[in-house]
Amino acid sequence: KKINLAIVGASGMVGRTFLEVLSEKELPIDNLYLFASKRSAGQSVTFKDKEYVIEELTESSFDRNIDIALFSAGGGTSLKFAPIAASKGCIVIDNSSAWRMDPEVPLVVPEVNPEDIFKHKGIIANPNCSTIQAMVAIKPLHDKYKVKRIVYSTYQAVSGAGMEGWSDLEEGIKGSEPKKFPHPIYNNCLPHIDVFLDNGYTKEEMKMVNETRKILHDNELKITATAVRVPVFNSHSEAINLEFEKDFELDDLKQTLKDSKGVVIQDDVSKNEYPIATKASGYDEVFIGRIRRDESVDSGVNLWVVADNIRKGAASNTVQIAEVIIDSMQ
Ligand code: A2P
Ligand code: 11C
Repeated sequence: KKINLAIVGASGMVGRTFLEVLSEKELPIDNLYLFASKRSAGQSVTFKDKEYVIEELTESSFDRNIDIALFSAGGGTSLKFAPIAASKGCIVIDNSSAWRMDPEVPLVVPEVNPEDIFKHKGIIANPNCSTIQAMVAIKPLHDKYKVKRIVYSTYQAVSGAGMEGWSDLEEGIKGSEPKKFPHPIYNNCLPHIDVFLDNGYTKEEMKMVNETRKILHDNELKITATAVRVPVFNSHSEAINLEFEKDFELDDLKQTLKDSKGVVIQDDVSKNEYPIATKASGYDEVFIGRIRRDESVDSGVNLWVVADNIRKGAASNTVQIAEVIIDSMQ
């Protein structure tokens, strides 16, 4: 079956990457519809040697037998338009945070919980970028050794804050004042991603806590997070500390990660080999290194986990979910 596919937020950082990721694949797409706000309506975009014109997203945009829509146009747009699309029979895969914690909406990383995809009622949510890469690393270890506590410390690239975040670093290097971030991101690490909540954590930190629990189906899991914006253009890095219920042999743990889907191990410190952001950018795999026992607890490990936050953390993960659905339609 050939499908009609829509992209909502086609002019944005993630929207453009949807097109890039789709162009690398051979999916049975019949019609492709591109939507954004009025600001970008009329712009033309080339996809696989064909020209497409971006249309303004309206309430009637989905009156055209659209099978699947990939949304990345912010939470407000998803809150309003995802239910409209779903009511017309379109399956929405939403990259915003709007629907992630809704109990009716599956939150999916295809390497981790693909079985949740088919529980959808019209909307499927794509997790936050920093959660996705952590899940790909943690799930195989959780299956084998049962995680009991996670400490996340993130080093997140400016591309996670969209075009404006990117431009704050680019222009900041030339001396301009920041527009997106509250302080210059050039030459600083800002322990502040998204808004502060009443408990003193940022929303980004609590997304990591809550989304991890939902994806692993364990609401009791002990998790804490510190999320930091760093002057890196693309790809998020994370130090992840895990404490397990069961004991492990370090070689077995490394082998388990090596055998896991979507993971590449880069861990040879004798050659200064470990994952770095510039080498992860452009790929869909999650790169893991610095794998070492946490000697302060009975059974624990430290990992350094790097992935392209715009590809695996957003566009590619969404497209992978779409691929599973398209396969099931054939
Ligand atoms: P536009 O370019 O027309 O503003 P990013 O986070 O990279 O800046 O991208 C945000 C994306 O979401 C853009 O494609 C933007 O379109 C789109 N967008 C923002 N607000 C709306 C809206 N109200 N309706 C449709 N698309 C929107
Ligand atoms: C960042 N993680 O790096 C954020 C961006 O919930 O989809 C993604 C926000 C989200 O700034």
